[in-house]
Amino acid sequence: MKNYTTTNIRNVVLLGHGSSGKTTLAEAMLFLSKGIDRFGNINDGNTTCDYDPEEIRRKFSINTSIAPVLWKNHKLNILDTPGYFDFEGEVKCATRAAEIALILLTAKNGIEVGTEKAWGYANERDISRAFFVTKPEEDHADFFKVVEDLKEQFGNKVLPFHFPIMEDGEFKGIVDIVYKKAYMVKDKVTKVMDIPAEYLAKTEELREPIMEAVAETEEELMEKYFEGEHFTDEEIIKGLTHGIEEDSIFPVFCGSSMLLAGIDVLMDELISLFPSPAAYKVHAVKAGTDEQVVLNPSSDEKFAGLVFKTMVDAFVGKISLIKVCSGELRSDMTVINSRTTDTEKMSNLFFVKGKKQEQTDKAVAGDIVAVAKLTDTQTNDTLSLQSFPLELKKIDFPQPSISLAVEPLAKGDEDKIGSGLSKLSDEDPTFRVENNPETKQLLISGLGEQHIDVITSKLKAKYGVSVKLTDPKIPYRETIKKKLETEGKHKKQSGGHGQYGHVKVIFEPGEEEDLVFEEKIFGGSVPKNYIPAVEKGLRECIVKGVLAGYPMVRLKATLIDGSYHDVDSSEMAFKIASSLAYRKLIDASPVLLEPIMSCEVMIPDAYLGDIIGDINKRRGRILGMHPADKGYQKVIAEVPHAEMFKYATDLRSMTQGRGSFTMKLERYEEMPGNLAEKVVAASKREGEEE
Ligand SMILES: Nc1nc2c(ncn2[C@@H]2O[C@H](COP(=O)(O)OP(=O)(O)O)[C@@H](O)[C@H]2O)c(=O)[nH]1
Ligand SMILES: [Mg+2]
Repeated sequence: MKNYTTTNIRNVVLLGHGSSGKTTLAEAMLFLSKGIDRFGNINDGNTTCDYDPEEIRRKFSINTSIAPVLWKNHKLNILDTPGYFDFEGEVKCATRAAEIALILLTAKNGIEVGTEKAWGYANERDISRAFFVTKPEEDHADFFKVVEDLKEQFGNKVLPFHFPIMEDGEFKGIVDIVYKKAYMVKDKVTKVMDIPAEYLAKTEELREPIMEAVAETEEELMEKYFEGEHFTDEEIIKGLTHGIEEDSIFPVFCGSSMLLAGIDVLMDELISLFPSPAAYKVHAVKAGTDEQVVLNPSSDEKFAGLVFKTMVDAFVGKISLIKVCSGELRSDMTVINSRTTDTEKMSNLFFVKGKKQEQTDKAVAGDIVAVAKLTDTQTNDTLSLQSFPLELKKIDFPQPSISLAVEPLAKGDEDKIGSGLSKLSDEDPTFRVENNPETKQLLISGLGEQHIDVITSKLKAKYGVSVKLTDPKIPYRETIKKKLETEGKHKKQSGGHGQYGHVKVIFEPGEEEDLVFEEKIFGGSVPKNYIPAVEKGLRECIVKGVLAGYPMVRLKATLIDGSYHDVDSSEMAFKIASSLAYRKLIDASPVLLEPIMSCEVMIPDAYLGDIIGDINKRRGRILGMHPADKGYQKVIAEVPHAEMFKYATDLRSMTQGRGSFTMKLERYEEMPGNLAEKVVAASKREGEEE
């Protein structure tokens, strides 16, 4: 693949609800531009962008794929993203690499939650956006209704540039309102014609607001508009380009990937009206400082590139996808990673097209390129010149919201599971693996149950290990509520050398999490050299509480008395004596403590009542509600951990996927008696089974 100049590149991220036609559109563009010679199909599992075995099996995208479409001396880097919310991390990285967001929605379903989210991602990055209304040939398709809804939701800057030609409910082609042409489609072949007479009035009616928008981009054009003069084609292109770049125009296109209708026009207009990477300055800071640097997205500039995605290929190993933000990246360069401050040597640079790779010796500013086998570089790292180290703006990945425990199906697979999961987490910053030392479980966290399911499937396919997923154990703790004086005596005097240790200990609720140990021994009833053994014995004991075996916390112990034997006493004997005293804590009103999470839930206003009702049902306490942007509310609450396992899934179904939340451990609190009884009973059962 040859290198295109920065101004001849367009980076287009395809966004939208699941099944809106993103992957098929990428395929149609590749097919029309002769980038592939067979038009793959989702159902046959042979599209360019859904090449991962998991995608083929599930028939939807789970990764971001890149399809460079070479069209009329331009390169459109099409970034195909997943529509399902569990894979939001992939959407975020793709959006970071694009200057244009093309939001897909079907003519039948119109705006869906995925459409709203797509808008949100594009808005967050402040990039140009347009809509593409797909599947106009389906029953109940209604393009104009979709346009109306888009205007209502996203404002009057939403302007249709195309509309479908329908005859007797059948889709026949497309009218290009701006260029006043009709594209009639039959048997996947497009014929360019003058607009049929019966569509002229409609075209003019829809063209008026577009011309008005052109006029608004420049004073001179505005004057011309008021004089009633027509714009030249150049003026129209200039005005629209300006408006699209400045987010004052959001065009709506229409077409069918299956019928190859409206796709070539769409590609033409992405080239003629939408910004190249050269249109946006690149903002960075000098590595390790706050000093702002503004770079030109040009190849003459100093090099800076962001690793926006990492993949692990079975043959090549680790592949880092880099958006070259400024300057040029060449295969003979050594660059610096500003996070590690280590250098990385480029060797094998290549462009990717789905799973295919095509070697290149360089990539210009604005382009997307891949490099294999970087030593210690991960997603979100900036690579730049050693002489001018920079940090580019990072991708703000969503936090995991659901955790499950992983158990090996076959004994002895633990190591393989650990290393496989850790490699998978290199590819996916929204997925985490950690060992919980308290519950001794390996926990994996992700954005939803489907996300975790994909990860365990990959673990099996790539690393050959099968796992079972279970609910994570709750790290309960125990404490006591009453002060109690106890005694422990260990005495064995059968034959030879005996054992003797004897302590009296006062236990009481402590202020600190950890054990506080004091001694008030008078007259050497417990000799000084054995006192540390008493403390040590207690420290070994508190790992397991007396009620259900959870760690004992907030305990204060004071050694007040005891006795010893000249010959038979030993450290061991005193340790045992202290553990005997500890066991009597069952009479000190032991209670179970449960973790309480502090939660922040973001939801649209309309769901407020439901969400609050639900949190109450989960034994939660609402601490506050704060209006946030765009009709959202932030609900702050404290909820016991035990009630929050499947919250990610439940919140999604309560809000059709619009809600999101974060939570973190706040503190431990006494658990209500009836619930504590159940936990104690369960731990007894487990103890008996073992
Ligand atoms: N009728 C029709 N079906 C389409 C079109 N584009 C995609 N599809 C079908 O819609 C389904 C979802 O398409 P896909 O490209 O996977 O959507 P994505 O989830 O947005 O990537 C698949 O069954 C496609 O075959 C289209 O233009 N017309
Ligand atoms: Mg897809």
